[in-house]
Amino acid sequence: MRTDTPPPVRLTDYRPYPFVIKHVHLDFFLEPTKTRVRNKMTGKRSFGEHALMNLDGENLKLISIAINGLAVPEEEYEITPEGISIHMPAGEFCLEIETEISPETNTQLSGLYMSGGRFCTQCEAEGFRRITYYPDRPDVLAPFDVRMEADKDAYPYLLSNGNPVRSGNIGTDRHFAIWSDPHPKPSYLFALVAGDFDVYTDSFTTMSGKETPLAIYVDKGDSDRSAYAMDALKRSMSWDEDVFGREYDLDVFNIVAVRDFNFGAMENKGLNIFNAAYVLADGQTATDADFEAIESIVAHEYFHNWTGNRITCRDWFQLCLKEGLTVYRDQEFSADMRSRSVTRIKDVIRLRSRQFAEDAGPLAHAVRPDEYARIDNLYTATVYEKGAELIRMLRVLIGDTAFFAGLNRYFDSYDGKAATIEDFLNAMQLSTSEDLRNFARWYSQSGTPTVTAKGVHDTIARTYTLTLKQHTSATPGQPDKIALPIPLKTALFSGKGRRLSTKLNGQANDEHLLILRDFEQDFVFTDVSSAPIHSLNRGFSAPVRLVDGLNDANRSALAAADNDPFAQWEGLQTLARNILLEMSKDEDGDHKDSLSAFIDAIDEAYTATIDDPAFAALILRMPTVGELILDQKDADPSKLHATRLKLKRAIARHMQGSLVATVQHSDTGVFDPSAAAAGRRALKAAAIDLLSGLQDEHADRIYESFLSAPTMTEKLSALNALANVENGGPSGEYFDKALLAFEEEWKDTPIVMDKWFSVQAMSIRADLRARLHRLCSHPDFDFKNPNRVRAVAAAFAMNNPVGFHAPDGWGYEFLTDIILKVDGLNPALSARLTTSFESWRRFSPDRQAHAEKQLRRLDDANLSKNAQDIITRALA
Ligand code: 0A1
Ligand code: ZN
Repeated sequence: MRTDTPPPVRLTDYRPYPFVIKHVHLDFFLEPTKTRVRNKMTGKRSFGEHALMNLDGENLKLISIAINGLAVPEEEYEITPEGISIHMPAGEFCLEIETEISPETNTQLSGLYMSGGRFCTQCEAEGFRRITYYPDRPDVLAPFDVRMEADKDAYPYLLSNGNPVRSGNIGTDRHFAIWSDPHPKPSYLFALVAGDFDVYTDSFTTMSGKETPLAIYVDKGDSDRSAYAMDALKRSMSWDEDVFGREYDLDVFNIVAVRDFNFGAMENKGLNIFNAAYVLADGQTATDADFEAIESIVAHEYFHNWTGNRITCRDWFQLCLKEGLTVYRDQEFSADMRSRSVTRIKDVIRLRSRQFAEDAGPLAHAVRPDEYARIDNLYTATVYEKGAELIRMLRVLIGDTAFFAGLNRYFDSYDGKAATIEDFLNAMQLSTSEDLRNFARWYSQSGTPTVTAKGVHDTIARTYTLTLKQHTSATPGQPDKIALPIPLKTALFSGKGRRLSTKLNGQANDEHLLILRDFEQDFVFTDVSSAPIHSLNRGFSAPVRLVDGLNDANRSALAAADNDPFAQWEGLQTLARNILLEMSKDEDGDHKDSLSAFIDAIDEAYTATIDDPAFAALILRMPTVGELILDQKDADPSKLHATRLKLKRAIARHMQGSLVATVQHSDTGVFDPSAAAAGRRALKAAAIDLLSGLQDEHADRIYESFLSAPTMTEKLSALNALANVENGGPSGEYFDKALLAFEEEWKDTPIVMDKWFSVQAMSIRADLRARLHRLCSHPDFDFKNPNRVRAVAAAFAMNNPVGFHAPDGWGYEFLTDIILKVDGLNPALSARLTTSFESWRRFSPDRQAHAEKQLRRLDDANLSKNAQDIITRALA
């Protein structure tokens, strides 16, 4: 076990930086193993007497250091493992530091590194210190000029932030380019790219009439597959003007796609760098889910230009200030581009599967925590997804007018500054009469509240009293919880499913906003003539777990009648969860009555919503094993999986006719990436998935669907269905044949091959274990490429509960072996993989013992600080 755990970083320890950097000029001499970086900073002390200036630096070789043109003698500075401390003269200074770095050997993908023979950077959160000595913290803002020179043939494109200034040749072999970014920015937004690309170009005319060239830089031969990302970019630019009044502010906007990247993408000012998987798409190579992700990530990074770049974070505790708000903005964008209700349901599914799970385990933390050990590990579902829910809740609480007035005030007051959550909430507070002091608790309290509802109807008084209680279980470091203001959109329905107009506090309406502010509160509806059914948390107005106090008959009635698509879907999901839990508790029972009532409800909802195929597809989706585990202690994933399969089989049996008809349909003609066409394909995928529950009965049909699939979505849904059949005879053979054909077709296209690796890692076939080992020794498996590692390890650990939680523990051991191999290369990646153990205490005792054994193995291995942080918390 590690004993040298460094102390955590604490919010209360924040101190402003005592120097101002007025301007930065960076000069890069790019060579893969020896890149020289000359960094010229001008500035002055802003307060205090202390003459020491601390600059961050990591893995740098110092070549020279000078102040105001004179070399600094060695006794005037000290190099530490974290950086350099320099005695500074009084007054203005010009500090020049030259360092050397080796991008080629940088496998961490943080700082300046090489990907596919090109130079690229990733500086958030603390990568800039791996490029040069600098106050690498988000509250030090400066305008940057960048000059870079490199071999002309190998690196014909030289890009950085801001606007291009000049470029030219140096002799015959080398060339240079100069970029200038007028907007003061923190170092985490710095970016540089040098290499050879194909370029897909377009332009956008902003609301004030400025024509802005746009370009997407991709691998040679990939430019045709950039059209969708470009279209998404233009739509994002226009939407941000229309909805938030935000205009783009530089002369150019560039996106670069790289193959080796730890996250989805990065919002560097004017030069977004993307994981290629979130740029490249056409109907042949990308699924509809890929198109959807590209649209939302392109938008997300673009929206950061205001929420993140123009207004940045004072310190990393404020990460949700930019991330929560920007996720909210990208979710709203997707809702406007696609179906609002389907988008909302998908966002909630994601929140529950990732954030609720995080909140319920040892890694739970507040949206704005008080301390952290490693900043890279704070890029979590809680900061991003729950952070977005807080913004959405705020809008519900204060209303649209106050919300947009508050946002405009925030943009006006903090433009060009590094802000805090308090600054944001103050701007909102000045625009609303609602007291937001208690709302701030949502930012500091971790854990998912559970709201319990109980309704009592009084026939004589014609009232319906809804008693709501809230409870949040203890989370690490927070044993006691306070009450939060929880906004719950609520409607009452008659027993026959008619929405009732009722009065609450004298106000008549058919939907009310209840704000549960205390641990327990009564809400009395008047004018309620007969016992109603309540529909609570409509649209998922608050990120809570709900114990709704209804019976299944009530829920079926709501599912059939509710006009809120989210509530309708949620009603059916709750029914499904209940029946699944009931079936898994009593494996031998036939559960005939509840099964047939449930299947009728699904069939009815399916038939009623068939004109909205994307929604109908969600109706057919049963809660995953991961979701079911959240409701359990001592969970047995194999049993839950078997139960889920039984339920799917019963649905498939009952609806076989219509499912087969759906599977047989394919759109003809040119590929259409629209939400409507994607919805039709989603429904087909849901149908094929259900039919695969009937084991080999539909194997021929599914294989045929694979062979004739006109799109990657359809190809992959057939392949996934074949992967779902445990011990299939024909299905097994078809799966292998399909995989061979797939590999043959796509072996030279890495992001498509990632799908080939994933579909196998998620398969539940009997040969899974041997298959995983084969995948890891495949010639194209590469421990240095995060996409490829995730395609096997994360797909397995996150999406294959049956394999990962195998009763004898081999799944945990397999993941641990990978973590041990990856950690020395890429700590951010190994730490992320380690989070797959976050729910280990929820499982049956034998599984807990196996998981603990592997966590202890990791703990003993002296891994990176990033991985160690996760291991320590998981074991605590
Ligand atoms: N800020 C980016 C994502 C990102 C976060 C962290 C990174 O390194 C630790 C890299 C990228 C976003 O929200 O899109
Ligand atoms: Zn972001």
